[in-house]
Amino acid sequence: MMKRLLKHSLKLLLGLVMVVMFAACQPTPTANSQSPAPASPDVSVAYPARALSASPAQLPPLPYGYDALSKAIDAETMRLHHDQHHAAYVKNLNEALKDQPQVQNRSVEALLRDLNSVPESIRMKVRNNAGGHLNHTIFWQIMSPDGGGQPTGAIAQEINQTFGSFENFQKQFNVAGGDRFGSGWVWLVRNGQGQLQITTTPNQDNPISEGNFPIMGNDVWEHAYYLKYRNRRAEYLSNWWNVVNWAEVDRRAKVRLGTASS
Ligand code: MN3
Repeated sequence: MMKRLLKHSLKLLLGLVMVVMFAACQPTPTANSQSPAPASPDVSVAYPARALSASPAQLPPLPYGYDALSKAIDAETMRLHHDQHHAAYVKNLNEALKDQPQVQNRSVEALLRDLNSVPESIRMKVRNNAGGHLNHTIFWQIMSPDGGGQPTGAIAQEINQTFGSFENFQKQFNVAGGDRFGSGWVWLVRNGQGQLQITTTPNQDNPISEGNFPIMGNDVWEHAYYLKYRNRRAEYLSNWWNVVNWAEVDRRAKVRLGTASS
């Protein structure tokens, strides 16, 4: 009788140990899980409620037609930019990660936040192509055929408070975009102190690699404007305001990361 009881207890104990071990081996929650606040650092960089998949990476469809942004960007540029350039970043990212099981469970955002943990042999490829994928995924969403005009929502007030006026903000953003030497991006970010800030990044670097949250960004690579504007980057920068999707920018400005909340 005692022996059976002991055996039974041992079985129970073993079961308990296995449950605990199983739980301990589970990956830490990602943006895909329904975790309570504070938000996972991955949430809301590419999309409101899910991180951007890197394995596989997939080209998201344009949310409008190629000619929809013709107030600022011509249809041919949009077609090439989305179907060729963005598609190439997606393809190259998939190629870079295909034989790298140790990083295949990580989102694009997670890879870019901690590039030093990416194997050195693929680090530059991941930096450029995960960055290119994330940057363009954001870019298509913060533009709209119904865009332009004055900012709306809380971001309008915050821009006025930070930069004095919307016109001042536009001026500073355009100057920063014009001054970015070579290829890169000009951004409005929320920095680690929770403040709005204009920054630029070279190549396809995304602000999250520097601990800043990208609220809106304009692509100043020549491929973004050269067919229509030739070398006149300043004219492209100034026309681009006609397609800015302020509703989406305002939504992004409200994102508070677990690590960056003030
Ligand atoms: Mn581009």
